[in-house]
Amino acid sequence: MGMEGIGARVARKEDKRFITGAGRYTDDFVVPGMKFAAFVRSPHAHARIRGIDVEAARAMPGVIDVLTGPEMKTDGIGNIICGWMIHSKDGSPMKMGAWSPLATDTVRYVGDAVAIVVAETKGQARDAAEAVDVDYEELEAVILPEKAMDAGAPQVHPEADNNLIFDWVIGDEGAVEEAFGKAAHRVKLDILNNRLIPNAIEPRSAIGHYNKAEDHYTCYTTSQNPHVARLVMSAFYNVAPENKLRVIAPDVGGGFGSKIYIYPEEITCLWASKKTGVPVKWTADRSESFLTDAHARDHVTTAEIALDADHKITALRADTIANLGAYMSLFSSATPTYLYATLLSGQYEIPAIYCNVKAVYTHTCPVDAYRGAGRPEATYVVERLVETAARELGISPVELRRKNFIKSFPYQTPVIMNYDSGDFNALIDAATKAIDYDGFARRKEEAKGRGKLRGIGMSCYIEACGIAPSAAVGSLGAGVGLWESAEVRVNAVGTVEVLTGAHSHGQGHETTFAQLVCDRFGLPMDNVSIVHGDTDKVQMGMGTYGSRSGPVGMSAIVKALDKVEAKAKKIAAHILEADEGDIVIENGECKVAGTDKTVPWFQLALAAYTAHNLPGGMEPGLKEGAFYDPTNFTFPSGCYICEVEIDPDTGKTEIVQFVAADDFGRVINPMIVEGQVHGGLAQGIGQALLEGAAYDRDTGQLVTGSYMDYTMPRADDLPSFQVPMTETICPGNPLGIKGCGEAGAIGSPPAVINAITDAIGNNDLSMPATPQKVWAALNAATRH
Ligand code: MCN
Repeated sequence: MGMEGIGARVARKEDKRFITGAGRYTDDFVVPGMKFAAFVRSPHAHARIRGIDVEAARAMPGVIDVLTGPEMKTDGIGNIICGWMIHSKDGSPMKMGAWSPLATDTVRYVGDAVAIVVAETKGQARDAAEAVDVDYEELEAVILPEKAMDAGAPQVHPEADNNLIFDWVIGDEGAVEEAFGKAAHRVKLDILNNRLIPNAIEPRSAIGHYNKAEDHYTCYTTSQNPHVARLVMSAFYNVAPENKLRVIAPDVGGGFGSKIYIYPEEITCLWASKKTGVPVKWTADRSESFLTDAHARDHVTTAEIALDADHKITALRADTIANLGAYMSLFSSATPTYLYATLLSGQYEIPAIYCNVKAVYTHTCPVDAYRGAGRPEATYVVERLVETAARELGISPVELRRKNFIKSFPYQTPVIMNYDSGDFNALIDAATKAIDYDGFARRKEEAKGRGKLRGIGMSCYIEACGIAPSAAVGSLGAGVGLWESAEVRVNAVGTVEVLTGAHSHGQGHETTFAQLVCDRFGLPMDNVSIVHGDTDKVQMGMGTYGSRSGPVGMSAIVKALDKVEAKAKKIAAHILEADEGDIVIENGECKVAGTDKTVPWFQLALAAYTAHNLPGGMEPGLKEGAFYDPTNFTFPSGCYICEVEIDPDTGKTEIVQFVAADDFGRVINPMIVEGQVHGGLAQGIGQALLEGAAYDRDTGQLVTGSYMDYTMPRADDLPSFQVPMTETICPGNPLGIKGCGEAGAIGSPPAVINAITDAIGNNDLSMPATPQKVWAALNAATRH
């Protein structure tokens, strides 16, 4: 490795502009003649729209137009769709209710968009939005997922009887029944995975710009995947043909999954721009973000494991109700199925697994993937069960895990996944050593002397990311392929631009992707630029989510670099009159190995473009592209241990130690990877201790609609993390890497809850473990 190559702790190039306030986010863009939009949103969870009177609003100062759903339908704008088809166990397709970007006759959650107002200023647009008179007939709403299928429950969509979207199963029910029949021990838990609200620092924003002269649309938007946005908006929503639509996702201030989806607002801004003849900008305020950014998790599960007399796990079964909210968002169906139930084997040899997932509609904000997406839910089920089993059997959680670990790879689970690599004993060794697991009893005793209850909890996660061979996901119902593309352009002076279909919105791609080029050609970092986020610059791409940009996006870059290197060597061999096989490229020079014959990189690049002296028949230029389709998921794994102290008088939890030992295969930039883990841990610990979306059960009003009610983790809620790493090379991609972007959020919640329940001696505790809940659980345990 060079100073800036693979494995180097290169400081993030992009941070200079971010920390000096020079980042350019969607709301920073000013298009000449641009006006401002505000959305009229439903104040009701469920209501019929009897009529919309826009005349008073239209007459207000500065108002250019007020547009509604029926007009949108007249113009042929399509409904928003879910892109992953799931079939129920009876073979019937999932029941997708219609989601018009602007509601036409019914509103289905508080915040559902009803009309758009376009005005000279943002303030005028908002004032006029208040003046739009919507005549609602309020209807009864269903809010809780466990009530959604009740007889007589209010119906969210006519397409879905009893609000059931699908009733999906995976695994071998018979084998599981048999194993439970023979079990020496059974451990059962009712598990709630709390609903979360993503909180990217930058709120969602969009500018729709229709250029009449060219009959062309441009959309600036806070997207994690601008090409997918363009594809979906043209192929399904009829906004504009693909060749007449440019989507630009500039700097994006965090997404965490919530900016994967194509929301009503960007579609509506594009349509409204053509209708009004002006570019239209909308930026969410924080209240709108709380109400309308796709929410996350929200599972109600009963799960059980069977063990034999030797404490080997013989079967696992889970019944889950997944709340998808009022409409099916883009990947909402994949999250509680193929991203969840396929990970229920965890790190363990479990011969029989069966899972049933019932996805339901409720009158709440749509729910979709958010950091981890399905895998935190699976890990929570498995790791709460395993820790509980150890307690009930009276054995060490470490020993129970070691006994059941998968030890040889590849390993085929009973639920589709084929784990390619890992070393779970190495991870548990690293984590227990870092936290001094054996010294816990002493620390607990010492804490007791200070009046504190000390507990320790573990979670051994495995996740599947870098998803996945396009043919495989296609056969499971995905509407898109999951390859990635790259183009490496060596300019005539030797600087390099890498065009990627991945999108960086906090992950440091401008640095890590450049490291691949520095490593390959020995060029300085400043000579390499990463280009992304613009459908007019990058031909096609699938964007960033599912920790795929490393394993999939970088692999495409590696393939393109291979081609560039091969051509560069041919040119160098020709110039240096040497054999192509003897050429090495390093330190910015092409050399004949073992001699002092060299041609500097910039001169080689120039030679490629002047084309005065190229090998016979060679095309001029030095630019190559590649598509990379993964051969499998990658399987990062880890062992997380959390140590807490609880104040028995207040129920307040303090995390006193947290070790996250991870295996991400080869690491390109350890500093960035550690940062990714830290961020994920903050989100996972936030879920475990603090965050939880709450709707009023009758009215469907979002009770946690601001930072006064929805508690985000802050620096003083988090300890200083220890993040040791082990390495098993991923055999499936050329770099041997596994994704790291979601691990922290996947592994941490069960570690925290296992630690708290250990401290208080009561296993009956749900997330978020607020001081009030912990105090109540502690006192319930003490009373028994
Ligand atoms: N990397 C590395 N070595 C590895 C694996 C990854 O150096 N073995 C580097 C990659 O080159 C990249 C970063 O680590 O710079 C993350 O890579 P990867 O795990 O492939 O994840 P993605 O780049 O695909 O990012 C997506 C992931 C997800 S799914 C969520 S959600 C998430 C996350 O990244 N959202 C984030 N991290 C985030 N970080 C920020 N700041 N903001 C978000 O919205």
